[in-house]
Amino acid sequence: NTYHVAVVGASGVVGRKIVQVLEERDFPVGELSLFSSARSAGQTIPFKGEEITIQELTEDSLKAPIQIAIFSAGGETSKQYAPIAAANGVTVIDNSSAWRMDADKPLVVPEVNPDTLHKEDKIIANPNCSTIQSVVPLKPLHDNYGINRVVYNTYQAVSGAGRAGIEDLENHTTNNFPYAINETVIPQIDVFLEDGYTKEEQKMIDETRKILGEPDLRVTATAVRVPIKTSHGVSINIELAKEFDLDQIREEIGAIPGVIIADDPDNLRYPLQSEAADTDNVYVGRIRRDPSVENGLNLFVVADNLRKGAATNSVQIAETLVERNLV
Ligand code: 11C
Repeated sequence: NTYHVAVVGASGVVGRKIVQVLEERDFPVGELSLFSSARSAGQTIPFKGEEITIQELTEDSLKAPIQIAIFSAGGETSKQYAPIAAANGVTVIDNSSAWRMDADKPLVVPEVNPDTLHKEDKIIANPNCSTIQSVVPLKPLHDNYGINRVVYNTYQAVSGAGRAGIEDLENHTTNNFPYAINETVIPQIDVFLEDGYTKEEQKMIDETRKILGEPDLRVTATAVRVPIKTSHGVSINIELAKEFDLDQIREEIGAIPGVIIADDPDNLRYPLQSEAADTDNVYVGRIRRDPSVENGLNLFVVADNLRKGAATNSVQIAETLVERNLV
């Protein structure tokens, strides 16, 4: 079986990556349609040796014979066009935050909660990049020990802010960030909310709870932008509900598909953003006890924010739908 796939927002940093990942992972694409706003329509993107022309997205674009539409065009486009696609029977996998916290829409990381996908779901949300890589190692901890509390501190690449973020780093400008990102880390990602948290931090808190199915989980986060182009790092401090053996934990996290344990301090082996860039892996290291609390554990987790954090995770959702005959 092959599928007619559409990418909406194809000209963006993540949109282009989705096309690349569909090809690299050999997703069974029978036909590929690319859409964007009028501004980028007419550009071409290579796919399997062909140049595919981006078409302008209209209310008439997303319908049969298209079966799957992967969106990465921002929340407003998703809010407008995803319901139209869904009503036309197209399964939408959406990278924006538009639908993530809707109770009736699954928010999926395939290694963590694939069973929340059902055939009738027509809009499926892809989580925020820093959330995706964080919940992957949390899953076996949650299942095997129970989690009492999580503290996230992030080190996030400028590409999370799209092309404008990359340009600010490369050109030493401040068009996207409020300060020169080439000179400082910036402890602000997205806008501030009333309680002093940023929206990025609140997303990590809310999405972690939803994906792990623990609406009352105690989670806090500080999200920081750092002057590198690709890959987010997340330092995770966890309080488990039960005692644990560190080697056992290392084994359980290492058994997750796509996880690489990079944890050999004697040989200076730990997760590096430079190593994770351009891969689909989640690197986990600096695995050690936090003796300041009961059953405390520290991890450092790194992944390519455009791939596992966005494009790859959404293609993996599509792969799961196909494998489980849900599309
Ligand atoms: C960043 N995490 O690094 C953001 C980008 O909700 O999908 C992704 C925002 C989102 O700036």
